[in-house]
Order: sequence, then C-alpha cells, then structure tokens
Amino acid sequence: MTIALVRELSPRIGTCELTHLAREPIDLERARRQHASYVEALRESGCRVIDLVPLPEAPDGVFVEDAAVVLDEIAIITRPGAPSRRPETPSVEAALRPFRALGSIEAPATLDGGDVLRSGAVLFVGITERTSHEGALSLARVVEPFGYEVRSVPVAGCLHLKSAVTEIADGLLLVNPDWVDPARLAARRTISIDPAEPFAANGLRLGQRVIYATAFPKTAARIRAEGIEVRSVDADELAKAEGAVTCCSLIVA
Ligand code: CIR
Repeated sequence: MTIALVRELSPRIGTCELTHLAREPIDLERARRQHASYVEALRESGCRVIDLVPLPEAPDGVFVEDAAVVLDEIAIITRPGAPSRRPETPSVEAALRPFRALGSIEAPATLDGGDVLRSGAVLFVGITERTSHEGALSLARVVEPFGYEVRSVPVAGCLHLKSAVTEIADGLLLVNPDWVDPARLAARRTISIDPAEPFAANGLRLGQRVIYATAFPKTAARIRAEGIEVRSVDADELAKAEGAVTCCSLIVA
C-alpha cells in the first residue's frame, strides 16, 4: 500500500522561510483546515497516512517533501539548503527506516527534496538557492548504483524545481517554461501551465489522478484535457509560505 508521511503545521508557520514571495499573514486555523483536507485527499487516493512527530519549533516542518528523496530501492535523507530546516530531517529518517535502506546527502553539499523530480530512471535535480551542484553529485553517488541517472537542471524565478515542473502521468510533465527550460527535460512530453497561473506546475500524482490546487482552474482544464483525473484541494494558505501540494507529503510507494 502507498504510504504518505505528513506532519502537522507548526504554530510558527508565520515565520517560515520565504525566497520569492513577500510575507503575508497566514491564518493558522485556515491553513490547518486546508492541510486536513489535503490529508483526506491522500487517504481518499489510497494512501495510508503516517503522521510524523510534530515539530512545533520548526516553522517549515509541514513541508516534509524537502527532507528526503524516496525511491523504490532506497531513501536519501537530504541536507536542506536553509539551515533553519535541517532539524526536520532526523524525524523523517526515523519514520523511513522501517521501509527503506537509507542514504544521505553529505555536508557541505545541500539538496532539498523539492528540487528532485523522478521520471522513470532519471532524476532531474534543480540547481537553486537550496540545492548545490555538490548536492546533485552527492545524490548521484548514492543512486547511480541502482541504475538512476542524475541530470542537473537550471531553475530561475522560483523556489524549487518542482515549483516549475512535475510529472502528472508517465513521461508527461506539467511545466512553467518561464522557470525551467523544457528542452532540459529531454525526451519527456510536456504541457505548459496557463500563463495566467505561474504557480500551477505543481501537481501531486497518485496513480491515475493528480492532487491539485483549486487556485489554477485554467491549467486544471489542460490537465483534464489529457484525460487525467484532477482531485482539487484548497491550498492557498500554505501557498503564502511558498509551499505547494507535493511539498506536504513524502510518498512511499
Ligand atoms: C521554504 O522556503 O523552505 C518553505 N517556506 C517552503 C518549502 C516548500 N517546499 C517545497 O516546495 N518542496
């Protein structure tokens, strides 16, 4: 059964890291309600949900995707680029230990899980303010023995590679071409977001469906036109913290 690791929101979310967005007040209760609906969507999509230990002192702890990269054969515990986020990884490591052999990104390299997009046996790694070239190399050293190829991809204008592109079906990528060059995503079929919805490239694929924010109806129509089921969730409160739908879970398939 597919497992989804999640973590409840910290009451300190209002002091989260922000890179490309201006700070706006976050309504904690509304964010909690939206997170609960997201977790319900994970369950409804067939996941067994495991709650990580709460980390009230970690403002960004809800964005569990950044703490690990989970593959079929191994899970890699990251070294997040923002020092404030490094205390988040030990609890993720403990939760993954029963399910996977573990590897890690070694200092001084940095890598956020949000910068790693798997498509088949290729791991695209966004080079960003959070993920260094050394991070991509450190990841490659761990995963190449399992047959994965790591390809570094420049990203500009957004936080993570997966803010700019996600895989919504086998070999089908949803892309914001202003933030990542589709030509770098070799041999994959791409569809573009609607230009009026720059943050719309992040969808969480679970089987044949995509969990997707209600804020992007025009791009949702493009996804549906591909014959893909869209399960909508309200996610605008955590979007103020620069988080999107993939960020809030670690999927152990
Ligand atoms: C951060 O800047 O680290 C958080 N405020 C948002 C992290 C979002 N995570 C993701 O895109 N994977």
